[in-house]
Amino acid sequence: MFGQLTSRLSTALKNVRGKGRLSESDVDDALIEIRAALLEADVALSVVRSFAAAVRVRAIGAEVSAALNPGQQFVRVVQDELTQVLGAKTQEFKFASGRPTVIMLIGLQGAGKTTLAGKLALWLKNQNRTPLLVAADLQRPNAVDQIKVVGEQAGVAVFAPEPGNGIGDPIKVVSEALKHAPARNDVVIIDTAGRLAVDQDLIAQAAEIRKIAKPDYTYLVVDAMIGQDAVLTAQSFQESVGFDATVLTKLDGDARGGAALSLVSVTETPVMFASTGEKLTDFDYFHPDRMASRILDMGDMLSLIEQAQSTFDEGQATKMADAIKSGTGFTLDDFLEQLQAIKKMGNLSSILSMLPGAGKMKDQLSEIDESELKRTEAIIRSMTPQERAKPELLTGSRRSRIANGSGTTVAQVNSLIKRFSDAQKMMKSGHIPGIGNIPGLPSKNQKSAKTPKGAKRSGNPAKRASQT
Ligand SMILES: Nc1nc2c(ncn2[C@@H]2O[C@H](COP(=O)(O)OP(=O)(O)O)[C@@H](O)[C@H]2O)c(=O)[nH]1
Ligand SMILES: [Mg+2]
Repeated sequence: MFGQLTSRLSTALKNVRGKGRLSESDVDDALIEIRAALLEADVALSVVRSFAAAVRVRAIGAEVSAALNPGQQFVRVVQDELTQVLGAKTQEFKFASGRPTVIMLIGLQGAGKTTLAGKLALWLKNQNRTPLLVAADLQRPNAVDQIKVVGEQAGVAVFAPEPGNGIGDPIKVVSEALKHAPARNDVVIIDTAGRLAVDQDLIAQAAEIRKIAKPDYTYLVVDAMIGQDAVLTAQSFQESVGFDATVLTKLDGDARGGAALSLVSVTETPVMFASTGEKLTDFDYFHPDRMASRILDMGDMLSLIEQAQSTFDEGQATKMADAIKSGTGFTLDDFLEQLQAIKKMGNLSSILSMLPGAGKMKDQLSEIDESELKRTEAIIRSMTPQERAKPELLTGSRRSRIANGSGTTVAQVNSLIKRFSDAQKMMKSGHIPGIGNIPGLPSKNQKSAKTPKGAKRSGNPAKRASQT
């Protein structure tokens, strides 16, 4: 996410970070770099201008802190102002009282509305709400099927026209849904049709639905990957249909950042939620402060910790912490459990990208693929419980049996055991392994997980195919 912007901003800040004194011209030099980085990331010019002006005033004015040197203070000011640009505060979703809360999603085709409808529904269901998804996209024949699938995944009800009744009228569907909802549902989410570009029909339909549904919230769903165009799209939706907040989707992609950084100032509405992947759980409130530190490559430990907390149960976490502390207690079984928890947390590179400094490790991170995790899991599963508890039992012949059973090579088994015992040693000495030393991940000199050319592979072919 925001790879290019992050690396340019980090460079600009590196030059001032260590400075004990910061002259006006130091500030101006750094700002030239920062402006260039933002413009290149497609941030709207007006936003770049006011951002730079605000940073300059604060950096040159006397903001004295005993704890920070002037270079560090400058970085703090940049981080602060970036947080402001992104909307300053996380917005809290509020429910209507005594009647269903109505949410309407608008946006271009492919922006991620239908997926978002499912994500929101699941998020609300997890708060003990009973949302109803309403299929008001009757434009494309398979749109209704898509929202039914999404509703099923989220485990919530979907209100859609019966098939065979010809092309339904979205306005009718919405008004029927709203009549039907109060008896069973406390939130109604209306998924509307999009077009490839803003056109009159689309606008007229969305405006009409908004008029009759009187939603508590209308969210404009914006694909963060589309850069500067997002601002133009948002402006035309704002003039014609109107909305209360935006939702940014596809923040997991290599967005240039422009959309996120321009939307709030240009539309004067907050970003409410962030969508970070195709799975229904890849979704959260949009946190301006965390996003700012991520853009500046200062990491997003808060999101990471929250994600970990919701995945690991407390007992598991305590057990793990004890095992890590004692070192010896940490077995391949614990390790397998960890791997499964990591898998539950979601996409591995997106988890690791929340660590500080991840921007600099971008190339390495992109090499980490899920198949490496699967392979590691297969290897451990092919060991007996005794072997998992005591890797020193693993003689040559046992290793080749394991390679056979897991559809891997002896070299891959050896490498996993070596990395595991290195990690175990580090834990014993009181060090927690860093990104490069997690046993399941490729190490720096082990370029990729692919089997080297000519290496012998064991195991049956069917199993092999399913593991690579
Ligand atoms: N990587 C990624 N893909 C997404 C995200 N949100 C939606 N998508 C994908 O984008 C495509 C279009 O999404 P859809 O919900 O159908 O968009 P709609 O036309 O606005 O309803 C689908 O393939 C989704 O799986 C996201 O946050 N990250
Ligand atoms: Mg859709």
